[in-house]
Amino acid sequence: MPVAHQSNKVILTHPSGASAEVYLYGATLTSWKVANKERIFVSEKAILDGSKAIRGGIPLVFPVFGKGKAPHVTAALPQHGFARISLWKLLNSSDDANAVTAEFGLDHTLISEENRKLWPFDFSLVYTVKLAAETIETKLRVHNIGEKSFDFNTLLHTYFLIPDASKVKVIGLSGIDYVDKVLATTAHQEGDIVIKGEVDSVYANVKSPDVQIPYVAEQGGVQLHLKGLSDVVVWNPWAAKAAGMADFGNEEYHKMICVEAGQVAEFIALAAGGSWEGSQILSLL
Ligand code: TA6
Repeated sequence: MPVAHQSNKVILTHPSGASAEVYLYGATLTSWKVANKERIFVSEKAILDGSKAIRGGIPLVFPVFGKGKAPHVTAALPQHGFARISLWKLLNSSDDANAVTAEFGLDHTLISEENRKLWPFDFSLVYTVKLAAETIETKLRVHNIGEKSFDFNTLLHTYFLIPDASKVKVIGLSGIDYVDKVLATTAHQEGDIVIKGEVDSVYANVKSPDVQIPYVAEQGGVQLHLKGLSDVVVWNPWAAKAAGMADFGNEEYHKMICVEAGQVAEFIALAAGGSWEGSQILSLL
């Protein structure tokens, strides 16, 4: 069955054998397999009962990044906004010779009363997961269905499963200034990114829509192609931060890297009646 709808998640299966899994909670993609190999990291300690954002997969950051305050909004929203901690609906699904597609929806009537008060705008989100034989596209469309304009950040907070964080590179962000949140400074990226400790960097207005994550010690890797997104966040908590996360194994930082496509350097202003979309296409190296 190309799209199987279970109580709390949706399983997409492509005729090639590729598969994906999306929890309705947060519309969080928690698995993408190609050639029967998992490409997405989810912590063994992830909480999957809807009581907390899933630690891993592709959590959806909206309408704020981090503890950011949205313009014209007084109180701080939950960390990374409410999209990843809300229950989405499966809107529809389809399959053809090339791809299996599922669309998920969230709007202002589905979020908590508390978040509605914190962010009093009428919105509709449509998140599309399109699974092909060797690629997967995740696209977010934002619709302002109210009378007031609103401003938002968004990020596809992708956790990639990798053999060894100290043996990967991130290629494609060289020559760009970035915010180093670990050192609380800005810096200029010279060459490829390597992970030798905690990394938490925000690259705004990247030059190329293509970011590669090759496995240095063995064949393979993944790459992102950005469409309508211009910022990239690179994150690995490393040992100390890993130890401080109850829903993350102390040694799991070796097996993951977050390379996150989005719009976080600036808020996007969306006029009443307006729409916006951005997506990433993940493929294998
Ligand atoms: O995207 C990187 C980041 O903003 C880090 O600063 C770290 O906070 C990470 O997201 C995870 O955030 P979370 O709220 O899921 O623990």
